[in-house]
Amino acid sequence: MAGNVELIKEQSRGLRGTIEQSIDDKLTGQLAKGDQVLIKFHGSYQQDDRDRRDIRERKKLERAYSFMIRLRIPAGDITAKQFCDLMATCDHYGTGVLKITTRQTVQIHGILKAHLKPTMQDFDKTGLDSIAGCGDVNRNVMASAYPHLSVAHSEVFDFAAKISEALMPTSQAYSEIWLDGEKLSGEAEHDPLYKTHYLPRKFKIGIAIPPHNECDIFTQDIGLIAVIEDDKLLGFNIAAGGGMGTTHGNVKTYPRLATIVGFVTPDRVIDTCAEILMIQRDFGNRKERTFARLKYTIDKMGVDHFKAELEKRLGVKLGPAKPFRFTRRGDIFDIVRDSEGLSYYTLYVEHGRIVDLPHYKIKTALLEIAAQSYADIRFTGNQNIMLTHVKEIDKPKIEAILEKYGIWDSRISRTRQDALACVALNTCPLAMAEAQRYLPSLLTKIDALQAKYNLSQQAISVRMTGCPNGCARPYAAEIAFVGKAMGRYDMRLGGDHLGQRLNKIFHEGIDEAEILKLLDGYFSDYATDRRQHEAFGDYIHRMHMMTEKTGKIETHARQLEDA
Ligand code: SRM
Ligand code: SF4
Repeated sequence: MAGNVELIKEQSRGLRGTIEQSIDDKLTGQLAKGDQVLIKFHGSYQQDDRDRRDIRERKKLERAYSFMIRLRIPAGDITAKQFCDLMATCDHYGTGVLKITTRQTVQIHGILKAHLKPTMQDFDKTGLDSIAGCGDVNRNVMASAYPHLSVAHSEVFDFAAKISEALMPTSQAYSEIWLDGEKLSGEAEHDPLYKTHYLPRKFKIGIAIPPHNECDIFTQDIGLIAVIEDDKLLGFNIAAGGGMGTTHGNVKTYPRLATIVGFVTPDRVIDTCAEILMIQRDFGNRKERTFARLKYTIDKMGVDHFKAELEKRLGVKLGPAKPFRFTRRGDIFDIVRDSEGLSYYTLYVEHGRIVDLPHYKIKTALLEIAAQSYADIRFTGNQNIMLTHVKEIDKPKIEAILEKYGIWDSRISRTRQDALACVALNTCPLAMAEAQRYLPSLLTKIDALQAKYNLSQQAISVRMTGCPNGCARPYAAEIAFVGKAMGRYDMRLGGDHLGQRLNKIFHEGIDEAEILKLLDGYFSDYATDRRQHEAFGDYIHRMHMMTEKTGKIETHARQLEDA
């Protein structure tokens, strides 16, 4: 497969392929095979409704094909007007459910092939695009959601957009195909960063501003940790080689937390990102896509060799990493004020799905707020939404709307507020089990268990994915459920609350009844044996020592199976 994809990219004439012909083909709802690969670089995936596969097969019908489009929104920031426009496009061409992703952007599902072009044109009209939303390029750049607390914070925030721009492919294919832009000669433009073969695999960058780690900095290919002293941005610690994806049963695949390799000043940070990207372009595995991410490249090269190569290309030595401390990863659901006196409200969105629930009408509330321009919008890396730049005069109006639609609902537990679930079924072709459609009901049962042991005030990070690819960054959670088959999950425990230690598999392929029985035991022990302020993941890690090399669990405190 890697060979195929490499060839498709190489021969694509700057990502053009035959996408236009595929779109014009009225006989099928899908694209030609090669174009299915190339359209990802334009931010879109061909999918089909997996809930309807059987029935359509019985009726000898083609699968119910449609497309998902993922936007490029560095740091998740858009205006009120853009939000209203996006929602209108989503209602018109998509399923009506705008989905906030774990990378601080949004995607629209269910777009028919014939509607791809008008949808992209809608994005363009409102000043947005989906270039490099997916594909073997740099993806949406994430940044801490609380940047405007000081001047230095907004400076950091701006780097997300600058890095995203600097690392975009130069090809004008997007404009030609979707926006009726001027057709060039048909040959690919010169692209010094990506050349003709792009990267061996996807590439991800996030920026954290300690003490917040909402974008899970150590799970990124490049994690930039801002160093701010006396309100002045000194630069960034550079962490490289994070990644989550694994394959069940393939022990050569693994999640990895990024390694801190040094420090750079702000004027060098974009070059540093570009050079790391080009090292990955030149050294990454192009034979096996499974092992093509930067984490494998770095482990193969060795961290010292990787760092030496980076310094050679930059022409300077990296500085020694500066001290930093994270104290929080989940979103803060309070009202935060910035240095100019503007307020920010973070609102819970169940697994990022902006849709009205019976007692929680988030879509209606957001539309009402945005239509009156009471606030701009920021998506967070925890699939939630922030109302930004709120003036004092508009606060009572916003709060009345939040009250009216049940948004300030104190019944949402702290664990639920922090939980992440990936899309999984019905659209993800790789899903082996449910995630976002199932986790809400499982969380209700986990909430009840926490209440049973008087642990309701404890936020425990719970993440669920429908397969081991790790789209909700499950390996960095305190409790993770990784889908193995319908209704069955690997349960992983012992990650820390701040995203600085990976968890380990404790139980393989278990169902809900087993999950709840086991958690009952763990919570009971935790409630009695924990140290003061000890988080659940830290407790599990301390009590059930794990050997790093084999990944096997050595239980010193007691036999886990007895739990
Ligand atoms: Fe992901 C593939 C959804 C964040 C690791 N991911 C997919 C696809 C496109 C399935 C496919 O290849 O056809 C999923 C589409 C489902 C759908 O119907 O929408 C999908 N990934 C998502 C999103 C929407 C999950 C969500 O509920 O928010 C996230 C979109 C982020 C974005 O805006 O760009 C999403 N994916 C992630 C993350 C988390 C992150 O980036 O912080 C990861 C783990 C970090 C990492 O990359 O290591 C992640 N997705 C993967 C992988 C495994 C990559 C690997 O290195 O092995 C795949 C499979 C692949 O690439 O072959 C994948
Ligand atoms: Fe699909 Fe797996 Fe990603 Fe979930 S983790 S969205 S099931 S690829």
